[in-house]
Amino acid sequence: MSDISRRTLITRGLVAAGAGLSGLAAASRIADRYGLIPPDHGGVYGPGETLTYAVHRLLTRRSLAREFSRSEISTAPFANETGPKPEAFRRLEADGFKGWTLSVDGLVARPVSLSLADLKHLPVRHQITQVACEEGWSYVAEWIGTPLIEVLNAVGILPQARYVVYFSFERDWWESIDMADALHPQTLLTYAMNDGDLPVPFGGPLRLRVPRQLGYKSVKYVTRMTVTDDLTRFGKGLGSASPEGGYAWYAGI
Ligand SMILES: Nc1nc2c(c(=O)[nH]1)N[C@H]1C(S)=C(S)[C@@H](COP(=O)(O)O)O[C@H]1N2
Ligand SMILES: [Mo]
Repeated sequence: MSDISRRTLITRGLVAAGAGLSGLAAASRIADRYGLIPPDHGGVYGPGETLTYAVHRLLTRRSLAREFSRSEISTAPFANETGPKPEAFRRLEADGFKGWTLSVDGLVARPVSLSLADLKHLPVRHQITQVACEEGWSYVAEWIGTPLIEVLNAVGILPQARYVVYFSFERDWWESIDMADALHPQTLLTYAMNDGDLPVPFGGPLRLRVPRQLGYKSVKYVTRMTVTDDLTRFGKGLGSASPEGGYAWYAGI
């Protein structure tokens, strides 16, 4: 059977099983069989999260987030407020972020610590995509940076890798994505936006843009990434900070 028809069959089974509330448990069992259970699968909303994630992954693994034309770039993009920056951040900023590093470790052959200059030596991609907050507002901007896949290829991810967990300089912010998103061509480590360096309110000097998911997955001030096969070892074991605060781990749009 072709990959497409296999996916279509599994998806039909999932959707049919998930159609009734009692069927959600059956859908979860099917998703489990294909390794499509999200880390926040417990609790009241768990079966629904599982159905959304599994169906998205089966149907849209390689689909692209919409890209916009230059004329659609928002003239007044809205930066969501982030907390006051600690002294250590201010010192790095005063020095033009020359000392900023991104460390990449975990299930990789060659762990590294990269400066912004190192990242800028890797291939560059530009994309005009939308940031959509779960609270309802959005804006379109051009994002410029290194595709995450370039960094992952450079460090050599091990075969058992399943997720990339990424941490902000802001301690409370950390997220994770599966390999479908981590290796996706639109997932970028961005250091520039529109016509200049990425401004601090928008996540400068370094922000991971994940345009196939809601804004909260696009963590600002990224300083560390770790590749893992087990999300239960991080935080409360739900995959990221968002489900700890009541939002879905998978926020596909
Ligand atoms: N480090 C960090 N990253 C963050 C946030 C934050 O407060 N701190 N807010 C998130 C949320 S909820 C959204 S919707 C987007 C907002 O992006 P913007 O400020 O570019 O509009 O950033 C996300 N990334
Ligand atoms: Mo948000």
